[in-house]
Amino acid sequence: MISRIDLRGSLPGDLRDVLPRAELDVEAALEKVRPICDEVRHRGAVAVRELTARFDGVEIAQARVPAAALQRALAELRPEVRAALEESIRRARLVHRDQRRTDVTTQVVPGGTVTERWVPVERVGLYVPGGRAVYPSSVVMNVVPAQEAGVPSLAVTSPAQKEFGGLPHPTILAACALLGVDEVYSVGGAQAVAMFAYGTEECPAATMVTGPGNIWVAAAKRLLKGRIGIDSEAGPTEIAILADDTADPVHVAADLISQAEHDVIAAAVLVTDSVELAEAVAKELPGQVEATKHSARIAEALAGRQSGIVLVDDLDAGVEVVNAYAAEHLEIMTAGAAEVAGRIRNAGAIFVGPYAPVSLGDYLAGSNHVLPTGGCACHSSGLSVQSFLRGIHVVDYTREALAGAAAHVSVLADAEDLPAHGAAVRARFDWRIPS
Ligand code: HSO
Ligand code: ZN
Repeated sequence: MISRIDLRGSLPGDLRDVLPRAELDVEAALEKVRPICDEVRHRGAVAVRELTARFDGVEIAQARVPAAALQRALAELRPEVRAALEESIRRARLVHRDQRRTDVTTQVVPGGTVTERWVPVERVGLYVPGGRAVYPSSVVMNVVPAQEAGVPSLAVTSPAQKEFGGLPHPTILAACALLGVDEVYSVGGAQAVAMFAYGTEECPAATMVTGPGNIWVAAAKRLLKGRIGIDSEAGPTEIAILADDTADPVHVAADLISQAEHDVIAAAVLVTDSVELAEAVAKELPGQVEATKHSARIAEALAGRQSGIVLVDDLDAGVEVVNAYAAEHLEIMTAGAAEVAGRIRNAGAIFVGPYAPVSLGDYLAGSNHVLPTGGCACHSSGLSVQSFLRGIHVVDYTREALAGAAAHVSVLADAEDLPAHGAAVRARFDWRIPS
C-alpha cells in the first residue's frame, strides 16, 4: 500500500525531486477564487450570504454568530471536552506567553538610539476549517498567540454547517467562548478571506488573516496577500518520521496513520536506515489502518504519491533527507534523539523521542499546530506571537549625534546620486556639513 523509495548508495543532487510530496495546484484555483473575492468586494454581506448558500448549501440570515449561540454552545459542551480544551489553552498560553518580545533600545552612538518596538497588528481574522473535520483545537492555536501578542481586535470565522442551522460546529463556538472571543462568523472558503480583506457591512476589514484551510482558502490568501497580511497558505498535513532500529514499528505506524487521517492528500513519510524497521512498519500498517474509523481515507493517503518509506544508508543520510524534505511535523525516533534533533535545520515542528507523537502537539503539547507545509518550513515558521507583531524601528538622534553622521550620509547620498538626501541633513546645519 505504501510506496518504497530506496536512496541507499548515493543521495541524488536535488533530493526534493525524488521525495514524495503532494502537488497542490493553488495557481489553478486562483482563477476560480478571483470572481468570488470580487463579489465580496463589491457586494459585501449580501455576496457573503449568497456564496455561503452556493458553496455550503445553507441559507444564513446573517454571517455574525449571535452571542447567545456562543453561550449555548459553551453550556452544552461535554464536560470532558471542556476540561481538555481548558488544559490545551492553559499549556498553549504558557508557551506563547514566553514568546512575547520586549522592546530593545540600542545606543548606536552617544545621543543616537534605535529602539525596536513590537506592536501587534490592529485586527486579525482567524480562519478555522470546518469541512471534513472539525477543529476546535485550531481555534486554540490561532487565538492564543494572537491574544498573547496583544492584538486588540480579533474575529474567528468557520464555515456554516447545514446540520447546525447555518452556524459553525458547536464545539468551535464553545472553544471561542472559552477563549473569550465573542466575534465569530459562519463563513468559510475564499469568501471568508475576502470578507476579512475587504470588510462588509457586518464584518469590519482586518489587517491580517491567519489559519489553515482548504485549497480555496489558500488561493484566496495568495490572491489577497498584500491587501491583507497572511500567515502561510497552509497545504495538507504532513508527517515525516526519522527512525532507526530502536524505534517501535507499532508507534511509527500509528503516528503515520494519525496524520494520514486528516485528508486523502495528507502525507506520511518514514525515513529510516533500518530495513528491518521499514519492513516491520509496512507490515504493521494494514492492520492498524483497518482497525481505525477513517480507514478508507487513511489508506488512500498512505498509498498516494505524497507518502512513502524512504530507505537510506545511515542516519547522516537520513538527516540530510529530512532536512531537504522540510516537513511540517518531524518525529525523531532514533537512539540519541535529542542530539539528532539538534541537527535538523528544516521542519515546522520537531517531536523528539518515543513519547512526543505529533498528535500530542496537535492538541496538548503547548506548541502551535499551525505550521508551514509543502516544504515551506525551509523559510517559514509556524504561527506564534511573532506572527502578529511588527517590529517598528524608532530612531531618536540628538543634534550632536546627527552631526556625527552627516558627512557619511552626504557621501552615500552623492554616491547614489540622491543629493537631496544629503541636503536634508545639511539643512539642519546651515546647509553645511558640520565638522
Ligand atoms: N495536524 C494538524 C492539526 C490538527 N490535528 C488539528 C488534529 N486537529 C495540522 O498540523
Ligand atoms: Zn493532526
